[in-house]
Amino acid sequence: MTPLQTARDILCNSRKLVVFTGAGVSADSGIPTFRGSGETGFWGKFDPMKLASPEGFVEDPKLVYDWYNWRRSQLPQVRPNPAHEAIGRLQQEGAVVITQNVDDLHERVAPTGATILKLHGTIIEDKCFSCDHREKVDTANLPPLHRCPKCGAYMRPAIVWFGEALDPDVWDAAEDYCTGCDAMLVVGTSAQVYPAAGLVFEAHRRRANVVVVNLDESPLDEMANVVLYGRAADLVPQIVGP
Ligand code: BV8
Ligand code: ZN
Repeated sequence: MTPLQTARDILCNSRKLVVFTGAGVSADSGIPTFRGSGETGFWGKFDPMKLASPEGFVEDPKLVYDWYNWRRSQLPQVRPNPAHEAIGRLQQEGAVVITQNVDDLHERVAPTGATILKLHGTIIEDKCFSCDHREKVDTANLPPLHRCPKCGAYMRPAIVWFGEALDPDVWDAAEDYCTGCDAMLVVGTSAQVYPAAGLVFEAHRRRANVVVVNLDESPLDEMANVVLYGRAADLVPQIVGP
């Protein structure tokens, strides 16, 4: 069987499928990735440890907030690509999406009631740096850096930064799905960031079949049942079918 046929076979015979995605699934929508040979953008120009960290925000809240607003300003122009749409079809059959991405492209094509676990939070909400106040962000009308109306601390993107813990409820749910799945489709991740990347190894340890779709090689390749190298927008629809 060809790698494509093997991947199709694994998905067809799966009863509990998890789709695990990274920045590569949104690359074909024009959102730059962080690492790898595709159109990288963010990290190349900026030091992630400076901008995507609480220390970076405390040091220069306006620089960090403006960087996220620059990323938010691209969202009204980008559209889900055929990879997101194919994953949406998998969700119609009960697949669960676990994503490292902070964009809202999976959400735009997901069927009602679908489960999407956002391990690293969302760029289209702000949360207070010190209390539990949260605000939706209108990407067509971006607010400048501003303070929390409840406690006066700065509002910041509702994103998990380096050195910050993931939301425990999201993490627990993700672990449950990954330990219980019989197959995992992994799309567009360099598997550099933990604890997220560990979920793929956990699924494999529990005997799930792992299909990897990625432009470049990654540490997941030697463990995967099959790896397809190429663009997600081309390959994922071929694996999933119409
Ligand atoms: C935590 C939000 C503990 C920000 C992100 C060693 C040293 C220092 C730190 C650590 C360490 N080991 C572990 C850590 C901790 C750290 C970490 O993992 N660091 C890494 C970099 C070494 N992790 C953390 O800090 C996490 N928290 O550990 O907390 C704790 C516990 C209790 C109490 C307190 C603390 C938090 C990590 C979350 C960081 N936030 N994002 C923002 O977005 O601005 S991570 C960031 O990387 C994005 O979320 C991104 O999604 C994520 C993962 O990257 P990928 O999605 O894989 O994207 P990448 O660009 O890397 O790869 C894209 C792939 O796609 C490439 O392989 C490319 O080939 C492929 N591709 C490109 N185009 C296409 C394609 N594939 C298909 N088609 C295409 N067209
Ligand atoms: Zn507050």
